[in-house]
Amino acid sequence: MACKRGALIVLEGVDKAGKTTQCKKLVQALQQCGRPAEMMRFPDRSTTIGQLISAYLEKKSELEDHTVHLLFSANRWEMVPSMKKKLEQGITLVVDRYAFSGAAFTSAKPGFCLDWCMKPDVGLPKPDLVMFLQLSPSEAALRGQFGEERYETSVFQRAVQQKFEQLMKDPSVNWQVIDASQNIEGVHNNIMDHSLNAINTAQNQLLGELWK
Ligand code: NYM
Ligand code: MG
Repeated sequence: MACKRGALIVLEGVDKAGKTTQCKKLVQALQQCGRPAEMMRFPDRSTTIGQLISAYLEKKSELEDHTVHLLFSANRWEMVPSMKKKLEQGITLVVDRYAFSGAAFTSAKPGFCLDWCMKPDVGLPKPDLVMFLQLSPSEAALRGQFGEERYETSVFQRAVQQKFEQLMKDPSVNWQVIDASQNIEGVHNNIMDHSLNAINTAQNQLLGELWK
């Protein structure tokens, strides 16, 4: 019998919610209990497309807003063959941001609607679980200053939060809201519970297509 597929698990949230810390801890904990797992992140700045995105985020280059949106999406599509291969091999993928960040960040810009922003990512591998790390803007502010990259202002982050809230109304996606104001271990335990459930459920289901 073919081996059981891995789960596609995504962590989303505004900046400073603790996504990267939690992704790393989750991968470690899954591996320690004998479940093959790997971390990925978007944007993946290592590819040719990723380098264009990275220069834009670091304000070293200017890109037209639609153009950069499509590059973020292309950066996900270029990873799809390797993602599918790993999932089929039984590896669970823990992903730091995905199409939801893509749609939320661009649609927070003037002149963009959520619907248009979702289109290029329609048909991507559908996550078995998307955990939204929920942190109020005031709690995020207590975690220190934003960095120097594009989008890292509290005004823009508030707009992004609202777009995430719209995306979370979609019942075709398995959203779980995680209270990210607890301590690191508390958040981790919560995330681990949801992830083990998702891994068990995914074993008996085909990988879906996002927003289709
Ligand atoms: N971002 C991320 C987008 O605008 N669109 C996308 O599709 C993705 C995946 O890039 N502020 C934004 C959100 C972040 C920034 O992400 C870089 P990170 O996780 O800080 O490297
Ligand atoms: Mg960042």
